[in-house]
Amino acid sequence: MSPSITLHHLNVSRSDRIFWALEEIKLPYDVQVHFRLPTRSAPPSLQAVSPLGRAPALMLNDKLLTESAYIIHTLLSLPEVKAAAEKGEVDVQLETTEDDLFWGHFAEASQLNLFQAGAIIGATSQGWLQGGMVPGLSDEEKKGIEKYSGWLLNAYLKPQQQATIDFAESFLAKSKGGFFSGTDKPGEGDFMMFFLINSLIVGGRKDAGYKVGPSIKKWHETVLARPAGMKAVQRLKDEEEKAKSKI
Ligand SMILES: N[C@@H](CCC(=O)N[C@@H](CS)C(=O)NCC(=O)O)C(=O)O
Repeated sequence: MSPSITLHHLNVSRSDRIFWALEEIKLPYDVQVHFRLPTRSAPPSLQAVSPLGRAPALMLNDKLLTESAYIIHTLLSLPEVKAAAEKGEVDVQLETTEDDLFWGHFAEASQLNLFQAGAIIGATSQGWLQGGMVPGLSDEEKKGIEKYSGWLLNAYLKPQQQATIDFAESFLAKSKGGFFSGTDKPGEGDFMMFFLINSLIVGGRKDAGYKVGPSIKKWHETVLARPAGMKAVQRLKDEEEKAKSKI
């Protein structure tokens, strides 16, 4: 019998990694959508589910899983998934390779650490400048905020963020299988790298001035051309539309 799976998804978030992994392993799942507040923070409904109020969170039978890497590792380790792979029904790198382990850590630590910092500075500096977060700032103070946040985003963070993209590009350019797993199938490292790469190529960072090399672009095309990649994009969109129509 299939395990019971409910994915708690926050719009524009790392939960897109889990949609892709779930579609690859072909187990049925339900989705609960949580929409970001105007401040971009997660809503209280997600706080009620996950200890830090962050997405993704996933209920696997009666156990709550958080942290995308842990969720993905747990899903790929399910006996039902192993059995399906043995029958040739699942085409994913189930055993964690050294490269998977490396890129899984890299994605959340060295890479998203920098992009998360940028997102926070971008959103909060706008909140201060528009007066919603801290009312009553003088023009002089606003100019200072603009100058400092602009420097942080463009002079300090951007070159470091770009270096993480270039580093991933140089790995993929040499990788025989074309995946971050180091094999010819996507593994944990690929699922983990999906969120940022997808946001750079088709998401919110598309026009933000980052340079994405040909090997990453090819990887992204390959992922989205996989039946599971296509289904994941469609399911995410359908679930968000269905949830919006109920608000
Ligand atoms: N390391 C965690 C990060 C989770 C995380 O920060 N999620 C973001 C969305 S991408 C979130 O829920 N943000 C909502 C908030 O900060 O209020 C993971 O990999 O799952």
